[in-house]
Amino acid sequence: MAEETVYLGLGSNLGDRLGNLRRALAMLAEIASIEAVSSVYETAPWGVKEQPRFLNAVCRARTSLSPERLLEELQRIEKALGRQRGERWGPRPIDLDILFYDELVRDTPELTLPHPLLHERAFVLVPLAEVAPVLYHPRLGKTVAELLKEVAGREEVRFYGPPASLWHETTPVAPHPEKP
Ligand code: A4P
Ligand code: MG
Repeated sequence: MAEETVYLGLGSNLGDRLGNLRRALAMLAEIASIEAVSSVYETAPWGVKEQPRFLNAVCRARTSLSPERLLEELQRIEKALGRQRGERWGPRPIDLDILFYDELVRDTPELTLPHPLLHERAFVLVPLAEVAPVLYHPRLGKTVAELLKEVAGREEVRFYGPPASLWHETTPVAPHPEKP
């Protein structure tokens, strides 16, 4: 079956944040071939500011699932990890977004591709630039590295742990930051 390259965004700001990212990645590996994983970053909340800080990461995967089926699987994993529908942009144990599905451009009520807000979000662009700096945004006509330049410094995005911290429980990560 034909396989496509997809980029997925992972985020968590409730509970065991790193554990949630790890569990999500392990479950993603059951439905797609994970080819690359970014470092983990601790990021200031975007949108709704009064909520805990997020951990964010990005992965590249190959999958034969259609975009709709992939979205369904991501929502199944979100549910399995305790996600309940809440406030838009509000806190959640896990959020999984399809950032890019090959070079597909699509706009349906269920699915917008590429993800409609990725170019405004340093918490997506910083990890994405690590695994795909020259990936081309088919709608905006710019690479990820170019998009990142436009938002650089706008939000706080702090290195938290290397890619291996998403696979290996023993990999050290940044000490827990002092409360703001
Ligand atoms: N949807 C459309 N396109 C896509 C796509 N490309 N990927 C639809 C995934 N979903 C897509 O999303 C609502 C609906 O969007 C889905 O049912 C799907 O059909 P949701 O995740 O269920 O709802 P939500 O999370 O409340 O809204 P939204 O707009 O998805 O929130 P986001 O954009 O996911 O943002 N700050 C930091 N620092 N780090 C974060 O990770 N995340 C959010 C959530 C807010 N602030 C953050 C972070
Ligand atoms: Mg989402």
